[in-house]
Amino acid sequence: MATLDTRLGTLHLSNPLILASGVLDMTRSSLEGMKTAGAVVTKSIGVTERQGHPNPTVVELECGLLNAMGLPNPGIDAFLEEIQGLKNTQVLIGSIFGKNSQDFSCLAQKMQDHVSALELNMSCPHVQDYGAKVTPLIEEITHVVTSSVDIPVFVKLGMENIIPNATAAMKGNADGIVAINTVPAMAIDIETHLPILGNKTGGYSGPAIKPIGVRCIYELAHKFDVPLIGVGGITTAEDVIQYLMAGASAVQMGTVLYTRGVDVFTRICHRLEEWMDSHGYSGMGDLVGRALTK
Ligand code: RRO
Repeated sequence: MATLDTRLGTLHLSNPLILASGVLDMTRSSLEGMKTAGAVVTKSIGVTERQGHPNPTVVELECGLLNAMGLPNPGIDAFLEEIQGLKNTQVLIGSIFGKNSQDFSCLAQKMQDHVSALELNMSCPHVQDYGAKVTPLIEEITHVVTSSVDIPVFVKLGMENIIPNATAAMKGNADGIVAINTVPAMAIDIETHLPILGNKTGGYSGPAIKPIGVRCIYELAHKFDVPLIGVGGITTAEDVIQYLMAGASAVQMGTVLYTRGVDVFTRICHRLEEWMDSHGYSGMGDLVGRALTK
């Protein structure tokens, strides 16, 4: 039978399916519930507590979810207390966000002893100051973090400006790129003529953004020789295969947890094995980058 284990540089995952940041990942018990994921990413954590944006913060649209949570989180000290003693067999990746390199550096120092890798969130599409970072800041922050920790550092980018931003992350010695974050979007209630979200604008996730994510990974894979983690719109094993063939060594899933539950990891793993067996693929090495033009 085909094997699903994969590598992200020095990190070894039993399968390529990772819980994306922002979904059922703020408490010890919810993180422990993701037993069959290859890895789990924490909610993005900042230096101090944040309540996030006013309600409504999430709305279901035709082909996915529109959110503007606004980085709600308990702050790094309370979060580390919350996850103390976490019993998880899978790899834990700590997501952090901040205003500047001082914030990221402080968070990386505190997080590094509790996780196997860091994900630097440089791409939240709807939080001023803390969200999407400009290209020079991406290089500076990545450099400050990679030169001060001994664990792999992945940089999470949005679809906008992805090649210059990934180039900046590479100059800062990132160990890999996570792409993409939610896509900037909004919805309007035509009866009240008001934006639906409390924050007015937000980020779109779910099946509609999958082709955007696949294209971003494909373009990144042609340009950079580092592990890539694909995110955006994955619902089925066939979606995962597209991301792998585009050049991702692993993928993250978030929105699908709302529609298919936590069992989705097990079900997609079984289907992946079946599909690989029936198509003559024995492991991830045969699949990753299969669609890339030489
Ligand atoms: O908390 C959020 O509103 C949020 C974050 Br940190 C992010 O990275 N992406 C997103 O769509 N929402």
